[in-house]
Amino acid sequence: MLSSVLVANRGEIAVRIIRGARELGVRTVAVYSEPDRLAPHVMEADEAYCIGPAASSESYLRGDRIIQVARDVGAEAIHPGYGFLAERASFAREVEEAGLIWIGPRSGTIASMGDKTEARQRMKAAGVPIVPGLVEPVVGVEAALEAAVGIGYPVLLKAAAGGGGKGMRAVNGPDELPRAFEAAQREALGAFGDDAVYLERYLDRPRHIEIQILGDTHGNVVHLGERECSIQRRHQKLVEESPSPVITPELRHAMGTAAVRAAQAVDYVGAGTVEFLFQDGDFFFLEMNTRLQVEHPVTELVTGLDLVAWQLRVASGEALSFEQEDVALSGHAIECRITSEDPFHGFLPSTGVVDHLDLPAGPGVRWDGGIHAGFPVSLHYDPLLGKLITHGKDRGEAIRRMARALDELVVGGVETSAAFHRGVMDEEDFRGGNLSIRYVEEHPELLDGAPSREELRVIALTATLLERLRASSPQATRMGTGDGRTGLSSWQRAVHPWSRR
Ligand code: MV4
Repeated sequence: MLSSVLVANRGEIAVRIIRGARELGVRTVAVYSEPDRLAPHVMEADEAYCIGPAASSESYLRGDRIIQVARDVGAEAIHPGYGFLAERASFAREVEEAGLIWIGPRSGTIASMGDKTEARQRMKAAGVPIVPGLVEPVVGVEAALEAAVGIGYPVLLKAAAGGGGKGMRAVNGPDELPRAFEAAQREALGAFGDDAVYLERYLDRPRHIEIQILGDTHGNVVHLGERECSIQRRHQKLVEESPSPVITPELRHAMGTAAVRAAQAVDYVGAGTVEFLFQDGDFFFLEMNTRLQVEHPVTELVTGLDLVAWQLRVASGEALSFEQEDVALSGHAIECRITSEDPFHGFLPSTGVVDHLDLPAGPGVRWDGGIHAGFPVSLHYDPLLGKLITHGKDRGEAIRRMARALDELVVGGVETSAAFHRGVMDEEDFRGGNLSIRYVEEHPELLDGAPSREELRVIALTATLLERLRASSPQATRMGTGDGRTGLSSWQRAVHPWSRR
């Protein structure tokens, strides 16, 4: 096993990696920006070093400084987490060239999966189903028009260098294509410094389902089942779960073996994710993510495996100790990403000091967090405060536990997304597993914080009853109705400053 690891990240994922490393007796080295000097990842690491001011470009993105710290303090390996430098092939290469161990796939694997047309070529060659369309960038509007006829409208223009939805344009017919082509090229150039675009058939209401894979340096690759990640907004996932409510054992086998073939085609080492679009019973390769993902805990809960521990073992050269047939999925897990955003005002980022924090616990509940009471939330970093994850014997139990855990969670001082998540847990399509990437746009009522007509009716009735009770028995209105912590009645609790429901 490695003796030490530098964690080139912050927030909940840095804490998660430190936890995994500590359990294996691996010395942990944190790096931090000036305002993060008291952050949980700094407090929980064995050592911590400041790498610059608040701006990510001056701190967590400074690969040169991070490698220098690793050398200076004798850290053997670098774990990039997700975001920041995690999928920069050039940084992975610099780490390798510095004689340090990169916790992730080789830099060449990261580079070839970062190029979306190259990824499609390699997946096609490996027999992994891809969305019908081109596997090379298209050279001009004329060629694009010709290709679109072959693919069939509607088509989707995508950036070849891209990912994340930038430079993407849906086109319904040839008349729309020239304008969309120019726009996609311009956006691709702006976002990736490369204006190459290509065409795919446009799927109008797919699910986003991804397969977790794990490979070692001895050529073994296994898959760890799927995650359903359809509930998202503007390419930010909001709720993830495993297993998917629509994946049968047969489909899981087909998608899983396709993902393993995908990984083997690029000699994959470490933890990775193969993303698919799923529509009308068919699945198509979308992208390969060459990192540990935010939503990895749902896979951990249903497989019983510690993915961070396996990343560290694999990076140490250990072989996987189990085979595909040993992977058993048990129960159901759901994750809600708790962010400092106001879901009822367009997910507007909220800043301030977390002045109060009550975390849920109890059966089947896990909190992967990166904050503490007193933590300053700024606009310098992504708004993820922590992830609430529940596990149950089946999907119903996981949902009930999530609803209960969200009721227990109290974050004071900043707005959070928790009330949105609580609404999702009660929503009929979610409860029925009826999901697609359009779920949020198809449920605008979930973004409406104002009370519904029915809720207003109940509030008015309650107020009337309270007035009558107060008139007849002043004592009755002060008894409280079952909140053991505060002794407040439920209506008092509803208006209490800590209540963010
Ligand atoms: C698609 C698609 C429909 N058809 N490709 C969005 C980001 C990029 N990674 C791929 N994306 C999509 N590709 C075809 N041929 C719809 C999306 C898409 C999407 C995919 C996964 C999760 C959320 C999404 C939200 C909007 C669009």
